[in-house]
Amino acid sequence: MVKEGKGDKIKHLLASNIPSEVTRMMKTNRNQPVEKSIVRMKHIAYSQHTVKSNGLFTGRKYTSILTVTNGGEWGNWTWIDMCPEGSYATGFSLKVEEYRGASDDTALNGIRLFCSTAEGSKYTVESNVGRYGTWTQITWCPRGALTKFQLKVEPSQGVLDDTAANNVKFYCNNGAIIEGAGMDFGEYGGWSNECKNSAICGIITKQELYQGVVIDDTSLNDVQFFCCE
Ligand SMILES: [Ca+2]
Ligand SMILES: [Ca+2]
Repeated sequence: MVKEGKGDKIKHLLASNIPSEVTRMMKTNRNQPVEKSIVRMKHIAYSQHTVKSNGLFTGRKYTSILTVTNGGEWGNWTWIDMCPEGSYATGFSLKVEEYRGASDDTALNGIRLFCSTAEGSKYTVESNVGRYGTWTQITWCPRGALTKFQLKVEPSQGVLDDTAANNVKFYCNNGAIIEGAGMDFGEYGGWSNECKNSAICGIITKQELYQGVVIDDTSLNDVQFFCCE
């Protein structure tokens, strides 16, 4: 019997795509004809069948950390959340506060990674998340997993209303670039470094804690991602 090499799990995952994972889940997890259940499975595959891994897998070994240089200046680094062993981030969702006009805006409040195993199990990881906004739709890599990112950040507005981080773009290792449904203040900075022979498997956010009613809040300011083989 051939023993699986270290890189085999990720190769399997990178060769897979979302529709085939959903199909595989149905065949193994449900005793229903594929045609009848496919629509329903598409809706529930990433909700009921997605497990939160918050804090449980922080001991997972990572090989490098992805950073950008244009993160916001406020707040502190919070905690690491990692995808379970054998899973990698294949999609993401953002927690975004809509434009509030004359009121205090915070724009991007949180980033949630969706981790997939080659067998089709799904987990979410998200580090610290701000109190404002709602989770947007999930954006998936058409194939493969996330390997680098760019952050859209509004520079300091001085005495005016600051928002810091607004949106995120990821590069998928099949060549696709996917962007979140964030806000539009500020500019994208340069790409982070890239996961080499690996993919994103964890996250830590830099958050400005709630400043109270009269003080300008920014919520999420910066983020780093971890790469695992
Ligand atoms: Ca300000
Ligand atoms: Ca603000």
